[in-house]
Amino acid sequence: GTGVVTIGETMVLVSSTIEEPLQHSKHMTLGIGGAESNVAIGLRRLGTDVTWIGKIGEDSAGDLVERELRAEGIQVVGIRDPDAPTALMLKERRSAAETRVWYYRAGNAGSRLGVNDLDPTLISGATLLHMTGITPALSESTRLLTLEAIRIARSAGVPVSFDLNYRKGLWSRDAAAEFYRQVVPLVDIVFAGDDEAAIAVGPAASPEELAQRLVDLGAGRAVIKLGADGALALAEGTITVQKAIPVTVRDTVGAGDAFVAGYLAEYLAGESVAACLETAVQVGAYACMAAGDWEGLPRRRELAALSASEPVSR
Ligand code: KDG
Repeated sequence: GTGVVTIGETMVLVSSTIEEPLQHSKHMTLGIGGAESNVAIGLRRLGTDVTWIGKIGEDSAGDLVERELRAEGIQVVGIRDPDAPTALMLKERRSAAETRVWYYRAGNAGSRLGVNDLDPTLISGATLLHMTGITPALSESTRLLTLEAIRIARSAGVPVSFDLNYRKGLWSRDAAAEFYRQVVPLVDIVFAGDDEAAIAVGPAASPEELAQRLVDLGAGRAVIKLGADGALALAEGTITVQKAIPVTVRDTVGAGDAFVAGYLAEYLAGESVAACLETAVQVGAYACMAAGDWEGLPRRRELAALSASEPVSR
């Protein structure tokens, strides 16, 4: 089977190896980044089978994306685009608290993915379809593709999860809000930061209220990510609250994706909401402790270590 299927754009990520202004960076490292493939890597490291679908260029950057994802044990459906290059992303880390990202992606291969590239049997045979609000923000063809993928999953009885993942560099809050309101009623699980949830359902006095409004809009369950304040979920009429694990933060980029991977791994194993949230914050904490978007994601055997009070294992 295809396991969890996730669809999105994965870019080559160029980032400075140490915390310094980008303009003085003499040593840059080449890696990859993409919200959906970050989730895929997180799931795979926790033991879940995953397929990633995306478009990449017929270039060395595309080879890098494909090789890296395959090395993580992900089934890669990397459709090669002969007419557009793989996108790039530049990352500047001034300090652990201050990371900036620039995209060089408009019109590139990933955003040219469309409905015609999609093999419906990959989705109808999945255990779950996971998509994010980044993909529909890339282009008209990826917006239509997102809706079509969700439609195929629903008609095949495949559960759908969706992370709002607002990126202000890609579309306006109004455009995002319109799409979110269209898609939230179609999904079994919606993930959102509190700020992102407010784009979809308006500002609220509390995260509980945001979760309630997402469920009122039609989501099966809502999970609100609160960063250092943890997370909460509303499922079957019950709110479950989870504290974050305090860690020394090096880079928070990718922590949200890590959280989603942790949550979904337990959800697919039939675990309780509390167990889903507990693993989610553990995996999120691991992502914060490493500089890359996904490199710090834990294996299952590592999870217990982080919740333990003893900070050094001997
Ligand atoms: O969530 C982390 C992602 O934002 C990063 O890996 C790159 O997919 C990406 C994006 O579009 O920002």
